[in-house]
Amino acid sequence: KREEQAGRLKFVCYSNDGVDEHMMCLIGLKNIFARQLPNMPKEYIVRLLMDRKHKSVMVLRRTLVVGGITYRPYHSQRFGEIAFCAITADEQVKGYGTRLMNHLKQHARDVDGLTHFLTYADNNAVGYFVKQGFTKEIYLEKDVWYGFIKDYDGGLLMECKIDPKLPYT
Ligand code: BCO
Repeated sequence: KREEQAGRLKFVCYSNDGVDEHMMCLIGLKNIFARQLPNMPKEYIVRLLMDRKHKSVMVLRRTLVVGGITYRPYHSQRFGEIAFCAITADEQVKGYGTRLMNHLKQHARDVDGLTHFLTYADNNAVGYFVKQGFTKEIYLEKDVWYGFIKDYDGGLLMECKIDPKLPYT
């Protein structure tokens, strides 16, 4: 049964473009973020999710959102900033967070032309980001990102280089 359900997972990337189906998914993801990231003000989550410069890679089972990552590509600097990342409570630790990150890397490289990700990771999520290839050392030149990404205290700035060739999915 579980395998059959796992086979139905679908990965998509949507942003606020007014398409009904996309908007429904973004609202589903907003509800997951609001629950899983209790320190983030809800208005802030909605503002970034619905901001047209942000995109959300989501994992769906049929039409239901299981989790997602919201990011902002900075095309000219070729890096992306991850704003939020979460999997719904009863679906965590099944590997979906890892698959989601792989889909994000593939999409960001092949569609957005990005080479790196930066994020301010919550302390309790640092282990997850390390497993996804993020480091606490920032190799990108500071003038590439400083002043662009939001300062967020309480989080640890982490970087991930996207492999230029690796098939992530
Ligand atoms: O591969 P392994 O089995 O060895 O390891 C697994 C997990 O054990 C490990 N892991 C998962 N969460 C961890 C963690 N290690 C340390 N601390 C944690 N909190 O990572 C490997 C991959 O596991 P997964 O693919 O099954 O992960 P999952 O549960 O599907 O997704 C991971 C999360 C972090 C997305 C998920 O657990 C979640 O939604 N947590 C609550 C919300 C959260 O903390 N989100 C990240 C906040 S930081 C942020 O959003 C960006 C800045 C604002």
